[in-house]
Amino acid sequence: MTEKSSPAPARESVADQVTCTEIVLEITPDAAIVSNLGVASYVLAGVEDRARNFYQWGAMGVTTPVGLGLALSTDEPVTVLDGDGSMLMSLGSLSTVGSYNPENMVIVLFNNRQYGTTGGQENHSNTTNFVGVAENCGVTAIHVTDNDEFRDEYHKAVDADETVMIVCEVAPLDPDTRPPFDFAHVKRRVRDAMTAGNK
Ligand SMILES: Cc1ncc(C[n+]2csc(CCOP(=O)(O)OP(=O)(O)O)c2C)c(N)n1
Ligand SMILES: [Mg+2]
Repeated sequence: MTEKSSPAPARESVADQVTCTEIVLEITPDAAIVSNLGVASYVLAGVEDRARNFYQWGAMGVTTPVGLGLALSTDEPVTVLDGDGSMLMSLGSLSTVGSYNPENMVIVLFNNRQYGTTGGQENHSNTTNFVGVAENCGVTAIHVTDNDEFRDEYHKAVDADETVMIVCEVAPLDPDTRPPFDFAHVKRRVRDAMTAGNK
């Protein structure tokens, strides 16, 4: 019998999702940022609505796969801001990330341990060790539980010569801000910002 893999790590403390999103923009101001539908996109739009923000409207489970596709099609930095529920829907994408491991990609998994956007329903993140899953797919991953730790690890992840996933424990939030609602406009805006050397 092989040993049972470890359960989800305890939440000794939590980081603040708004502060961590601000840190992402401070450290990588020119990165394309692919943000999960709902809270991650609401927070990002509230921190700064910019052309390189690729908000996922309505599409659950695609944030990391879309981020991987983008990272493989550009040399510029790509940061994914995913959610635990979406990641649970597409855990298999970590295997694909591990096989390509683009060095220009960082995955931030904001783990509020619930479907925050739709009212806080419980999901399986309390019994899933995302770091363990990622590492077993060949993706270097780290677990963080406060803002300072997040800043240090995000810096290192951006400089790494492979994809790094940061699993960031956060408290649930209910932000007021919303990104532009027209998804075709969001897509065109990102595409135009990412082509012909535009910043
Ligand atoms: C296929 C699909 N199922 C369900 C939904 C409804 N839905 C929208 S956001 C969301 C929760 C997403 O959870 P998570 O990724 O953890 O992000 P959080 O809202 O917690 O930031 C759900 C269930 C959807 N948009 N698409
Ligand atoms: Mg969640």
